[in-house]
Amino acid sequence: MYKLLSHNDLDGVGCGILAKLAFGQDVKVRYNSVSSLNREIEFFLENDSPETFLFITDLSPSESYEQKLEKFYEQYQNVQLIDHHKSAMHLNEYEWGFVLVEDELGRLTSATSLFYNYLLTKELLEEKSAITEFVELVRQYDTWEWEKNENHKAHSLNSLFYLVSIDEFEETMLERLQTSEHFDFDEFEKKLLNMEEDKIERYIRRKRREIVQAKVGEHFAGIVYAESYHSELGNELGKEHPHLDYITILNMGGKKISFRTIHDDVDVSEIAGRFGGGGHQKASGCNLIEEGYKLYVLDTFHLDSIQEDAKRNRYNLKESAFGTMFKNRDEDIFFIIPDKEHWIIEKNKKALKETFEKFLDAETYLKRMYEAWLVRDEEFVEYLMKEIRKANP
Ligand SMILES: [Mn+2]
Repeated sequence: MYKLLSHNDLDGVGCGILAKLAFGQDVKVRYNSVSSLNREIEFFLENDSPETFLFITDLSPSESYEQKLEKFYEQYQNVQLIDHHKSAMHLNEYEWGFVLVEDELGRLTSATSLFYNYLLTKELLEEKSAITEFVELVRQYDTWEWEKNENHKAHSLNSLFYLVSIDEFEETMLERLQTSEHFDFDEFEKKLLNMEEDKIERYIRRKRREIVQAKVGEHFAGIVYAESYHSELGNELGKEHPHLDYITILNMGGKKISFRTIHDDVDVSEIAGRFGGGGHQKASGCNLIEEGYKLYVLDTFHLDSIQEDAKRNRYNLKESAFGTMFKNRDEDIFFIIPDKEHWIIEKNKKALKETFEKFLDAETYLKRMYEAWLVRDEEFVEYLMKEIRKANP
């Protein structure tokens, strides 16, 4: 007998599907949230037969359960953990731990892709196009590589996953992977998925108007409340507000926080770690504990949301040699202007003392300190006309 404890997201369930393809009736699969894994391990150690081989995928146990698993392994050699989270790297110290974030070709891994390779290498599963394609879609979604590759099929697979129950998804995929040559959606799913993509877009548009910013520790964070589409939301908001180090998504009902960043020099797995969570460099999460509640909820609840930059300007453009106009909630007028080798910021016509090497540095500073946004052309032109009239009465 086999038992698989896996994560309850697409990548985790991908592992469950592979396990069922490989072992059929001989595997019991349980999907868990990050916080319920330890309980499941406890249950396994107390109730399952030691003959049962335990797989853990896409999740990692807490330290005390590491010790329990190690003892169990010493006695029965019946454990294999496979994961790709940066915060689980220390588990490689154990013979039963295999954690790999990037493969030898420099490609980001997912639990499903690692587990697939494991099953193929051990000859527990036979390679097949439909399965290989499915695994690659899961990997691209989980690592967010789909966006760069414009592989919308990967994104759709995740959307479908959340449209139906886990049981239904598992059953449909198992059937498809066993019977089809290649992996694809059927016509009904395609229609549903189109509607779902529109719905996600509308949801994100609404959330864009709700984000606030705050300095938390040494970082500037964007903060938004949302129950769904965390990755999509984190990515869109991060790109819209690159002056923010990371985006915090609060799920109050589930008492959970997700962290996302688009920056290479910010590690959100470390930030989630401060609150007892973990994950990847660019995507992580933790439970909403007292400390996080104070920092992200209590201390920010009174804040007004930040405004987005004007989008379709032709005149008031960033990096303009004539200056770029911004405004904040207090109606202060800011210009970022080139000055010899530098860029400077004028606030209500008075230059700030700071100078900046790049326009982007000045803009980041302006948005962090003053929450100013790029004004629309109309406002820009109106301001200039007023200035001209003042100069030539
Ligand atoms: Mn994963």
